[in-house]
Amino acid sequence: MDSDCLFCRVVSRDLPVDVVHEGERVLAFRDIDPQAPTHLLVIPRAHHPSVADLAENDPLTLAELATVARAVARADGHDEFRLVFNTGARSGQSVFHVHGHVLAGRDMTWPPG
Ligand code: DGP
Repeated sequence: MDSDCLFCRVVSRDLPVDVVHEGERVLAFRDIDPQAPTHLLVIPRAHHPSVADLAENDPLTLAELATVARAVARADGHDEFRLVFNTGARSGQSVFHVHGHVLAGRDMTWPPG
């Protein structure tokens, strides 16, 4: 737990969010600024800055994030989705507690902007 971290505050329920999945290790909630009809964030409860840090320190929880990503997309009615881990400020990461963006419900373009 890092008291300066926005998503640690989500985990501790200090910051209210619209939770769609709550597990022992993983939480999912709706993004405050949705970029698609479905835009969810999946996070570990424990603080890891990036997806690579999570992979290195707790690969089972990273696997669970991917499983939860599919489950919450399906719960919103989508079998197809994009799962994005922005890593580093230059890639668009603004919250340094790893989170997967689950985007679904519209056609996606490639390359991303
Ligand atoms: P990123 O830029 O990849 O670090 O994504 C951070 C996401 O977090 C961004 O899409 C907006 C979302 N976000 C930021 N603050 C809040 C908040 O207070 N509540 C919720 N639900 N989402 C937030």
